[in-house]
Amino acid sequence: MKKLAAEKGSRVILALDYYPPGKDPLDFWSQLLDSVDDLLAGVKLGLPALLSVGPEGLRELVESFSDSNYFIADFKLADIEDVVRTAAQRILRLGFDGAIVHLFPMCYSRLAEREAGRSLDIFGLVSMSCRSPLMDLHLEDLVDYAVKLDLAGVVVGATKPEIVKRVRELLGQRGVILSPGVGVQGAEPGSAVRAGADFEILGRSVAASPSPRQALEKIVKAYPPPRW
Ligand code: BMP
Repeated sequence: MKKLAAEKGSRVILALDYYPPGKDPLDFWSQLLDSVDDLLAGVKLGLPALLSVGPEGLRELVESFSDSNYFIADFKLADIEDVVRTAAQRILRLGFDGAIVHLFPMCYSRLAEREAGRSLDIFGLVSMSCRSPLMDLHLEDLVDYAVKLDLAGVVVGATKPEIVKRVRELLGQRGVILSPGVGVQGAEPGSAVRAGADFEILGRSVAASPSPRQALEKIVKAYPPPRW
């Protein structure tokens, strides 16, 4: 992921959840990716995309843009290990490079999935961008667990830079930090990277903008270039 991002000089992962009412989602997201492809390190597709275009639509998007983008399936998996691994295998077959998994079940011994010479990177969600009284009570345990499982990285909300900083301290260089919550949810572009994240995830501030390319060009100026 870092290699591709360094080649493209980008720290942005675009979340495709939004499409304008009345438009065909697959057409809209394909055109959007065509127009901003060179500015992205990766693309995140979650349940809204799956429920809008179905698994074959996801496969089509991934296949069309996978040469130049790292694709993350964000179904926030949280289940018994066997079910999570079965889902991860299907995600791998759709062509994705990585998948996001909730770590709070803490009942996994191994999550890595390999098939036909390809492996799926797993990112563990340790702190969300929204606030809740329960969130972050077990932050250190979840980060330790991500390290124990040897995950590719973790997800930490950009709206809490102090938590991003703490997770970087706990994690050291043992995984990447993906940080959503930039733009519409309030965090400034670049703020999570300055706190220690590697990538920022942006959705509506780009996809719902009347001029997505212009919006993204403005946003990417906030990032220091990747130096991996
Ligand atoms: P937006 O930039 O439109 O707010 O989108 C943020 C994206 O990041 C959404 O796809 C959402 O599912 C995801 N996300 C988040 O906002 N906060 C989290 O804590 C974890 C997420 O995956």
